[in-house]
Amino acid sequence: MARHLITSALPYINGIKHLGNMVGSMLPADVYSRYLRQRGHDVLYICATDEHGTPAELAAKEQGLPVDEFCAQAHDAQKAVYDGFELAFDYFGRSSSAENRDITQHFARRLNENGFIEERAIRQVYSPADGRFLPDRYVEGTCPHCGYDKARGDQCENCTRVLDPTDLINPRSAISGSTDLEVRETKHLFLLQSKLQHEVEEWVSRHEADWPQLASSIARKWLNEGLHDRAITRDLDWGVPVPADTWPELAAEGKVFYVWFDAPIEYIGATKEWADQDPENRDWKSWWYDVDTTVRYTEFMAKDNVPFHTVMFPATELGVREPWKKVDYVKAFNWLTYYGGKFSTSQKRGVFTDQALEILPADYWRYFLIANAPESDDSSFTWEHFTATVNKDLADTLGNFVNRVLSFSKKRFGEEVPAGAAAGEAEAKLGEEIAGLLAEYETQMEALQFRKAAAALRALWSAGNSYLEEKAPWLEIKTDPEGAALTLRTAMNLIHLYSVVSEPFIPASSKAMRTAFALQDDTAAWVTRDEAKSLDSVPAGTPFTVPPVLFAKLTDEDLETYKERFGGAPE
Ligand code: B3M
Ligand code: ZN
Repeated sequence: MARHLITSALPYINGIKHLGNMVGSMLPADVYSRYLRQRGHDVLYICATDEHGTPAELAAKEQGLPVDEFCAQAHDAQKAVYDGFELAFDYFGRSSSAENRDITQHFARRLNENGFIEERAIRQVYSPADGRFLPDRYVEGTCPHCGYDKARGDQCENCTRVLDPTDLINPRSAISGSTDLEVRETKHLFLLQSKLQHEVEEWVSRHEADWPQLASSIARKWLNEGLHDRAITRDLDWGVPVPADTWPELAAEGKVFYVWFDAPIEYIGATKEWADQDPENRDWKSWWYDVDTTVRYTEFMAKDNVPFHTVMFPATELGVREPWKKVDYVKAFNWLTYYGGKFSTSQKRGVFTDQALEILPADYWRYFLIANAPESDDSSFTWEHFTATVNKDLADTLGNFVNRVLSFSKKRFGEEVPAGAAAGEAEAKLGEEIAGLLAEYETQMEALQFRKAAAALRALWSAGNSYLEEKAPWLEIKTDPEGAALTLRTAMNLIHLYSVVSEPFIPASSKAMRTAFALQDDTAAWVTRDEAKSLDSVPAGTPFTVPPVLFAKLTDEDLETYKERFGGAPE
């Protein structure tokens, strides 16, 4: 048994996420956590809403709510959706918590003591009309390089050049549109990442061999460009305040830490939130502090978040000069596209997580998304592909098998698992096949290769169908009822095995399969190789019920309705 610390990138607070967002972070983290728990490991899966920063302030303003109230509501709204998807976090926290504030301030003090923070005066765009300094990306104007007229102050979306807001021609506030902008001097704390470059490089080179290529190549790219000193404070109302004991002047001016400074620290903060709910029994430090060899830490995120997790946050942790746990494995994802294009809120293209649950139960989405996770490349969501996958894999291969076997057995042999003949050659061959596929499934899960794991799971389901077709109990029953009973008993054992091994992907359906059998031990503890081979953990005489149809087949009409509501292929 090992201890597994698992985190997924913290969803930003300002709105319900789309499917693409979830498939690259929380969903695979949940699948992996569930798998490890079933294998008997000690797992702590932590996530939280990322609540600070300008977008949160602006979203609150738009809704006419104080920002703390907005965040509290938005947190609950996101949490409700994740509950709907059965994301089994051990804790889902909030980066605006007191715990995160304390740990963030502690990190900043230590970085300062160690000579990695410096106060610098910078010139920043101030908008009198908005009454605030404008973050770079809230200054818009014409790109001096390509002439694009909606370039943002941090980068031109058109030619991808990195910009400074003062480079822009005809700059305006992206918040109010005001062109009355001034450049004012303001003091900020800078994290001297340049001083940590060497150490981070050394740390990355010791770890990257284990990481997927996507993660290590992004880390390398950033390191090669060189780590720059970064401002880690902002002139905002909402954020972790700069501690007055260390920086009285900046604190008095109301400076707060930059959202990307406190957000990764919230992985630790949320673990403390979790422990603070039950301090007698939960020890947050045992997961984070001075634990290098006992805890394996895996992070899940989309590729745009990789630099922060492989370079910037490790730099912070290293600079603190305390033994905080650093990531062991970075599982990074490419993009899920919507018909090859971007999921877009403003253009109403794509599916949001709350809408997805309005249409179909979570298991349909969980399976489809993980089976098509954008692992080695971007992958595209289309309704055609989604409905075809649901029908083929979930309804035909798995659901139909379960229903057919249980209904037929009930009709012919009553409501208990029939005994029948002793297992023969076909069952021995099936057992070998199942054990082999199970081993493949385990290998892929442990390697965090989710598409391949899904393929192995699908192969396990298919093996049951092939066996059933071959034995054809509906014919067998006419000449050899004992043989038919054996076939059905074996198939019911497969159903039970499926209920265990499918749990990480489709927890609700798995439970429905498992509880069809009145077994003493109703846990989803993992199947051993021997159990897989002998297929006899559900003994003859076990009472069972036939669960309702597990997966509804989606019709052409459904497909049309979905495309109409969410937009189909671009014209
Ligand atoms: N909130 C992801 C985003 O909003 C960001 C992740 C933080 S992880 C510490 O794109
Ligand atoms: Zn440009």
